[in-house]
Amino acid sequence: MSLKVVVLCCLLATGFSDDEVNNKAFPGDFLFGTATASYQVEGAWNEDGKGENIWDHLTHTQPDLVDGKANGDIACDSYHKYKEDVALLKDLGANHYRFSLSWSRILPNGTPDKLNVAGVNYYKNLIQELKNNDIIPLVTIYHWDLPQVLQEQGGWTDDFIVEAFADYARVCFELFGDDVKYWLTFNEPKQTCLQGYGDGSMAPAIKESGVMDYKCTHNVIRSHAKAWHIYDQEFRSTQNGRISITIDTNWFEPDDDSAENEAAAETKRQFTFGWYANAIFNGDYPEVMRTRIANRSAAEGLSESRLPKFTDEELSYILGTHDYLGLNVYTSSIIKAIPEPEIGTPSYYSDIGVGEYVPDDWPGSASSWLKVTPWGMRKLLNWVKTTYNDPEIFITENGVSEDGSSLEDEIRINYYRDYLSNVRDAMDDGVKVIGYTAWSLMDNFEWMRGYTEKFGLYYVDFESQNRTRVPKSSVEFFKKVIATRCLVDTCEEA
Ligand code: GOI
Repeated sequence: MSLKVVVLCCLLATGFSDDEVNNKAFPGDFLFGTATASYQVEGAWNEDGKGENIWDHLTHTQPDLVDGKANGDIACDSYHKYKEDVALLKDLGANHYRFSLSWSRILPNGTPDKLNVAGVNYYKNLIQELKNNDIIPLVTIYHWDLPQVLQEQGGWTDDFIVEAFADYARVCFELFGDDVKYWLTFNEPKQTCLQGYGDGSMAPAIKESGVMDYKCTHNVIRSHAKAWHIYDQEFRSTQNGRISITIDTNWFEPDDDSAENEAAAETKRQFTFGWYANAIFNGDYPEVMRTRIANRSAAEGLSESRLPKFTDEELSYILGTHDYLGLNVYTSSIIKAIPEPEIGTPSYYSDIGVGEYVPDDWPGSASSWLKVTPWGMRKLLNWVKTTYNDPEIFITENGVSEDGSSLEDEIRINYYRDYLSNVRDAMDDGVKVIGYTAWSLMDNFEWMRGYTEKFGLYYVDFESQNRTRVPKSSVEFFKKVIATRCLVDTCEEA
């Protein structure tokens, strides 16, 4: 079958038959790469002096919370196999590799009083290996694996964490900054705060929605700003890198074009993305959040809003702490207006006060939350451009899951092609997208879903001692995209 025929039947099968794949080449300096995160791939959870983190703790003390009672004790064993990982990246022709640093591998006590030299050397070696292969490191300082000792002192909901994170970030810049030109402070802080301290569906599994999730976010934003300023003042002039934050969101499509549904969708976007982006890009929490949470808090009889307030000094300290914007995007959902939720137990979702659903006929994946909605990518990118003053956007994650039953991952080829086509469309619209990062380089520990949902370009055999990596069909596809900068047989030049 020719590629064109393959493309045609895939388009029909996914229900996007009238959507043509963009035939313009990506610019020569556009960065294509893949991503992983420390706890999801490294393993070696207690080797060479690494300290315990909240995911070690959760998977060991409450194994029932994770599918198959799985954990990241060994995961992909990347701690020992990083050279193989870089060889896979080289084979793909990746321009960059996004990985995260394990805080407790570098600082076993969470604080700089003790540096774990073996852990530091692991990252130095990984970065050197990437450098030797002309692959740009894109480094996430925090991808959810807080040192357990810091959680025991209150974690992200306690103010001490801001200093602790800043100290840790400074250590990272000092140790690795000569060779790292792209930094991210946080990966998806919404998951840290909402799932970690709100609905409790992720470590540290605390359930205080509408209170602790806001407090967590407040400290995350302060921590981000502090790390950005430390970089700006102490390292930028000698290291010349760029630093930002990665925020994740669905595209929220209104149920119809009525004013009330449009407004509901915008409220949802502000509560989801604006919660993190607005203070950094525009100043303060979004107006709609401040108003709604203050009103509901008053109706609950509280003397002040459950949404913490930044001081004026903090507001100006936080505003502008970005050199670009990291964006993770996977899927979409539909939003509609609903009557004001009753006043009762505080909840982030009641504070938003909109209805959300996913139509049955949207194509799915192995993850119940992830429907294949490539058109949402273009709409989201355009919304981010207009709402946040046209930032340079680095797509730091995008990808899809299957169940691992076949190496012929047609679903992933279609997903990447159609989402990338919409990225390229958005670039035609004038959105400044500077890079695209496929999640993930290889199958890995998918948090509460254990090893059941596979996001990798490479299959990993978790039964084998070697954690053998095997390319799926999508590797050939992605390789060709990177080499040709083109999604179809022949592209128009950019
Ligand atoms: C990234 O997060 C992340 O950075 C990577 O580390 C990760 O491996 C990668 O994505 C792949 O996942 C239907 C309340 C079922 C509780 C709908 C609300 C379950 C649970 C919608 C809302 C959603 C990507 C879990 C972003 C968290 C998975 C965010 C994707 C579970 C749902 C829910 C739902 C809900 N999300 N995450 N969930």
